[in-house]
Amino acid sequence: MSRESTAQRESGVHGHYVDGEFRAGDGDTFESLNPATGETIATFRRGTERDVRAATEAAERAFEQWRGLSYIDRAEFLWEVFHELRDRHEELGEVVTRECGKEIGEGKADVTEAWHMVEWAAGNARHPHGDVVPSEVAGKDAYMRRNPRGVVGCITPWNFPVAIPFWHMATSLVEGNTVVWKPAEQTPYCGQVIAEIFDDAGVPPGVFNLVQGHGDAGAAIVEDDRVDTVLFTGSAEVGHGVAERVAAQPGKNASCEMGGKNALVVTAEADMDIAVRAAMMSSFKTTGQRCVSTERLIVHEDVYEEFKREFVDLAERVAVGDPLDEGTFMGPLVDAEQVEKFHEYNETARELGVDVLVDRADLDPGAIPDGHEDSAASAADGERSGSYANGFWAGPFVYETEWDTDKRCLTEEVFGPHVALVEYSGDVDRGIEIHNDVAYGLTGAVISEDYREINRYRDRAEVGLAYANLPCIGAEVQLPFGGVKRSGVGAPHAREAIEAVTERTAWTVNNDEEIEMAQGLSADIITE
Ligand code: UN1
Repeated sequence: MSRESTAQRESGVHGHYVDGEFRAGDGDTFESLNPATGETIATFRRGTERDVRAATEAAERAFEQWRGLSYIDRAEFLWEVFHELRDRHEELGEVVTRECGKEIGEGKADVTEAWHMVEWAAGNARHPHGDVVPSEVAGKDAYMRRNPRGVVGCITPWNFPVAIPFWHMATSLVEGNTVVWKPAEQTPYCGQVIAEIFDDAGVPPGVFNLVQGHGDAGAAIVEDDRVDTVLFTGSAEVGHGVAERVAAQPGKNASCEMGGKNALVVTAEADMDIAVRAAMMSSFKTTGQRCVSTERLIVHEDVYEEFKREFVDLAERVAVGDPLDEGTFMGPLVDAEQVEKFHEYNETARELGVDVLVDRADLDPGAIPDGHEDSAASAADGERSGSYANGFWAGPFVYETEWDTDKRCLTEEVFGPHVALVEYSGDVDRGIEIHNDVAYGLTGAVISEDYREINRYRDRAEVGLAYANLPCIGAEVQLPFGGVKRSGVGAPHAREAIEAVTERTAWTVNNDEEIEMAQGLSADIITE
């Protein structure tokens, strides 16, 4: 095991993991903060272009040997990672919660989702790969096989700081690629623990590399010539930039999954209990910070008043608090920038004349978790006291309005507990029309007891993930995860990630002693 050197540990600054060892790095430092308290969790080095180059060189060097192993042998290393993730479930789940603020049940589920992905990718190693394809010529065998593309650059977000890296890396590695990964700057400690897991699992040097840092380190990965494929999950603005940069580099591939402005359509035939529960889960789990969270609830006029009453009642009472407490439904937002963005959109909604139904955006002091109100004063002094009063707290903000695409709070992703109720009349097609009337298309759900309405939604909804009578969060790993329209280019996930990280070869073998061509083409060599 090559854990950090004593000097490195004592310096209190964590570096990168390159070529099978922890390296100090010499970039500026940055801190990981606990969003519930504002406290510093740990200090890290920002990856520089030089660090990224060292990582991509190591990954390139390791590639030949790694690709030379069988699928099964590569998967064996991933099974070690799988067991490490399970063994460190509680600990890592808590790290997730401390670092990104989502409540502990979600923190642990993040780790579970990670090992599910590893299980899928490693298990898939023993499944058939490719297709046997008939040939026009009886003496020929034709089939498809795949080769790894080489070095895969993975850029991942903070909201699923353990699961999403494994969406990218598990498949890439089993398929024979090596990886260079940059975690989100908000969740570097999760990255550090994952590097320890790869190290403890004995994954050969250079196969897995981690560079901590900010957007400039991510950009260096995208620009690096040694990187053959970029997998990106995160915001639309960054993701579109990544896709454009990669498109300008012939031979490089990108698969990017971005956010959405997701919606639930609650029809006149909805079961109200399912509708309200699905809406609460979809809007407020992870404090609205999933790319699959809903910020639009489109409800038929026949059930609108009942839905509104029940949803508003719950949104007023839903438990916002200490994310480590199992009695909490919503933890804080991830950082000050998210808080600011959330408030800005709430303000925009007011200016655009919506009717506000629930405003817990600025939680009143009584809502700050027990026993910590008294340190509000030190927060005001700008001190990091570790008090919940220093956390990035926000509660639900819910409003009702007519559908109007000029209201940008209805069409742009906020990434917080900012939710619009929109009433519709007529048949389900009108609900679906509003649902589709945005530039994004990641996920959505229809709530109805009428199978015709569900099928209509199934056929017409412009989304990559769709649900009926369920929240539109909580996808399982074996389904492709990616969107349409502005929400994505490819799906950097499970089976679909295989497309991005491998080259397909259409392979034809002649078993006869003569050459016989397809399409009736003569194989005679005609001479003068
Ligand atoms: C995200 O929303 O950023 O489907 C990822 C879900 C999780 C993954 C969410 N499995 O809710």
